[in-house]
Amino acid sequence: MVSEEDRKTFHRDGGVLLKNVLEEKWIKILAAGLDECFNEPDGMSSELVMNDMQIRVDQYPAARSKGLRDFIYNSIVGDLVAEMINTPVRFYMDQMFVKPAGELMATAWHQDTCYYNVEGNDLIRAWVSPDSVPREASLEIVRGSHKWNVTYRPLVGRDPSISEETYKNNLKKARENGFYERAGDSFAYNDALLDTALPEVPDIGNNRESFDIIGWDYEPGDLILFHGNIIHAACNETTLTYPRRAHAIMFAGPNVRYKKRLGQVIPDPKALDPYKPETGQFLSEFEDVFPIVG
Ligand SMILES: O=C(O)CCC(=O)C(=O)O
Repeated sequence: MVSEEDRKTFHRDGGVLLKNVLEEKWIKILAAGLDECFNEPDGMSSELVMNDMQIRVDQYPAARSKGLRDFIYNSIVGDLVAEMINTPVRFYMDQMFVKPAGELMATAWHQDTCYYNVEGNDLIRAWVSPDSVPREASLEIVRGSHKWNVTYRPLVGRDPSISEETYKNNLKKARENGFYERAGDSFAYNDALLDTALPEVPDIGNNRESFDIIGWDYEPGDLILFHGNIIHAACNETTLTYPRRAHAIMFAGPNVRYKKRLGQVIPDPKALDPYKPETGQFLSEFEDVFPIVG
């Protein structure tokens, strides 16, 4: 189902939309899994709030949803990712992004690379939704930015040169301005530590015309695949009459290795802890934690 043209587009641009590749059955399973996780937050559920807008982000939702696991292991998504990069792929991690109906909060321009303890060129993200998501609300990417060979710093976390007290005060001030995190018991974006040796993501939002930005109108059944190192956002503030539910799954091909990052944001999967992984180890050394799914 992946054409040579799709492959060319993916490798050149860093992202591609595959139209109508998911059967109705899988859209239903996806919707039910996302609703189940949304309705029962766990310790890894975090709500980012900006005035009247908010976004719920859950880390590893498939770990507690049989339906989402089924989707990852048995839908066609893993196979399409594998076809896209011409090699078997492993399931690395997943996240849920839900924006309630109304004016949607922006997902700021960022690069995922530094959020995780992995590195490698075969990192592919699959983004799916059971909802119609017009371009203004769906993903946009900076075309070709996966080839810039820069790892940018995450948008969250404490600069280690700032004391914890100052950081708390900064968070308090942000809260007074309506911007804060309602975090779960076992994970908070704000608990991260920043690796300030990494450059900041350019101010793309205020300089859109300086960047080659592409995006897609998304319909249920479609699949957006984008490169793990691409700069992306879901930014153009817009209003929807229904929630925008999304599942983003990270897949890893053979050249992906574990890399302990100074400024890691997203914790490793719990199942990896007993292995005490070291920088440089291939994910294939942890077969049962990162199974081949495509
Ligand atoms: O769906 C969104 O708003 C953000 C998704 C995202 O940043 C990602 O999948 O990495």
